[in-house]
Amino acid sequence: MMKPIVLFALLAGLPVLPAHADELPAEWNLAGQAATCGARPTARTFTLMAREKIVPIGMGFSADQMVYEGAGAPALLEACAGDTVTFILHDTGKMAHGLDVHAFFISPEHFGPVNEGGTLTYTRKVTLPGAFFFHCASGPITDVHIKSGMVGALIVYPREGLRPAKEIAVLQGGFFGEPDPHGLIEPETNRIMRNDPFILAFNGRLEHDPVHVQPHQLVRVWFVNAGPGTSSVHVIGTILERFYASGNPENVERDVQTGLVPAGGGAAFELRLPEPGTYPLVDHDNLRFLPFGMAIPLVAD
Ligand SMILES: [Cu+2]
Repeated sequence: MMKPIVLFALLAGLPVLPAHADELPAEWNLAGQAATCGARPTARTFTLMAREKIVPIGMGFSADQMVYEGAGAPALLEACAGDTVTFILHDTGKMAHGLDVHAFFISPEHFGPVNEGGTLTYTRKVTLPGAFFFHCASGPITDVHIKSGMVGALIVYPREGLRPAKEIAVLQGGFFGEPDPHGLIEPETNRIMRNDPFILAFNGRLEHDPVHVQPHQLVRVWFVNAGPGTSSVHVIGTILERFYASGNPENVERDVQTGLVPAGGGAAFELRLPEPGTYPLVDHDNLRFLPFGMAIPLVAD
């Protein structure tokens, strides 16, 4: 069957480019709670480079983005409650950038921005577990930088109390421009101002590697929503047996069919796949982006 994205490209008069899945980095490489927390709290330093670059996003498309290099793609960092965390941001780009990490109790003045060539750094203990959003802080145009991809997730695992599970992380966000004849998406001011993404996507990409687990194995998803809009997270074919608002196990709801994750917020949730099959993780309010790959295939086999 013709992929809907290919159909769209043909209807729009765009050239159909070959998929570039081989250009996308491996997607599921979380260390997880047990390996990250270890025996005792530790000091961690995360060094990020802020810059602008063209990023392949799959299905033959690429995007002109602002990114945090050094944090993975998508930008994904792991710490454990009680750790002392230092962020160092080097602005290696062509404009001012900053870094706002939602896991901290700290004056926002620390978040910058700094001008090109500059560096900012701050250190704090992370006291609360959660799935935390981090993003550029660039004053009045912060929204433009967030919607240009300068976003990431910091998972702060609880030190104790979680059950062993297959863990993954998902970061929801959007691309705010229509592709040019070469498949390149440039952010468009009008779409940014209207909160109107051309595509919403998980992990900044339109193609996803399947996540393989065994039937009945516990799966834990750390989820952050860059926005716009609240994400209505659902896994087709099963029910979320525990849903932790903000990713903090203190905030537990049980047996939730669809969980809400606000823009600028996070969650963690646990589920099981009851029998062999593929169970897509989706935003139930944005199923219109399924043809663009907005589904994480959870596979029981
Ligand atoms: Cu920025």
